[in-house]
Amino acid sequence: MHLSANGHSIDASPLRFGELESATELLGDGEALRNTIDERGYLFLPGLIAAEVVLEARHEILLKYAAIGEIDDRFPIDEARQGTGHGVSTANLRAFSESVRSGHCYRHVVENDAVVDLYADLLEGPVHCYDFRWPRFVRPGEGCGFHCDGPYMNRGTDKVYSSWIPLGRVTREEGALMILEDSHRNPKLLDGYLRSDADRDGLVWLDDDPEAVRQKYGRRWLTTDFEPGDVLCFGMHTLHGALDNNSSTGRCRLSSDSRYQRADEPADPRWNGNEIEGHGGSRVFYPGLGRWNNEDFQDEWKRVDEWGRLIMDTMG
Ligand SMILES: O=C(O)CCC(=O)C(=O)O
Repeated sequence: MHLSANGHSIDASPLRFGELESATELLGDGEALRNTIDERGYLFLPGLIAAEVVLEARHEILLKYAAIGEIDDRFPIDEARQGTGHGVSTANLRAFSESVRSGHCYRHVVENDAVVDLYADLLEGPVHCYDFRWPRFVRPGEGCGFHCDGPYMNRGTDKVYSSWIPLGRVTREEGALMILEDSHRNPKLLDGYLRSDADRDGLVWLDDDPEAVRQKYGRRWLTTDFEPGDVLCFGMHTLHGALDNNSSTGRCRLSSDSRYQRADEPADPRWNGNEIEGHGGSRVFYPGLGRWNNEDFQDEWKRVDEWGRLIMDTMG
């Protein structure tokens, strides 16, 4: 099994790499959940959502990707085998991306009672799920750079949590998320990077090298082989990124990230309200396509023309 992040091999020796610890036994005990996320920087909740709810969302989303050629439908759609992508350049990606985010089955995952109840316990009050959601389709060879969510999400309040939810099985080899142990209380991050605002300060990924990041900011990289229904919750200060999708069978990774805060606190206007700004301009959330370079968010956010068609002038 070859594990890598942003093309760098992962050293999986026990002092550097380990398993996420389950917090399932704490569900329903708000105080214990709050203490544990303060202590660990994350809560891993295997099977929090019914697997069939997640698998319905998977099917709903993969059908849409198949319609634009990103999935090879000579195989069962749910296997998510990478297609040629022949429809991507002519599709209206603005409409496509919104149709993925607003799908009925996908909403059932992100706004699932079990997830909302968890955040109500953590936040001690009624919860607002950010209006924008980030369903991610990650092709073989793709991954995600290292960062904390705070600078991207905290214009309203910094009391926000992220949920990373695999939409199907996501093994380490196929691009599981990794959390950097103890990074959430690292003064180097708290006093510097975490005071910044991604858009105002033009942030790029903190780094792409997992061992350099580990030595600088934390202890072990923690991950697992995720199953449908699992939820990984983490705070705005927790450094994370993804393993590369090194699928040997050409499977694409499908996952979701969503954010939750108290309903009575101000919400970040980039991601909430009727006119979602996102990162501004005529850009849509469409990660990947092998053009990894997050200058000006170009890796995840791509410029489109007036018809929503991709403008392929990003740096490569
Ligand atoms: O799924 C990924 O590759 C990245 C997700 C992420 O960065 C997040 O959930 O904040």
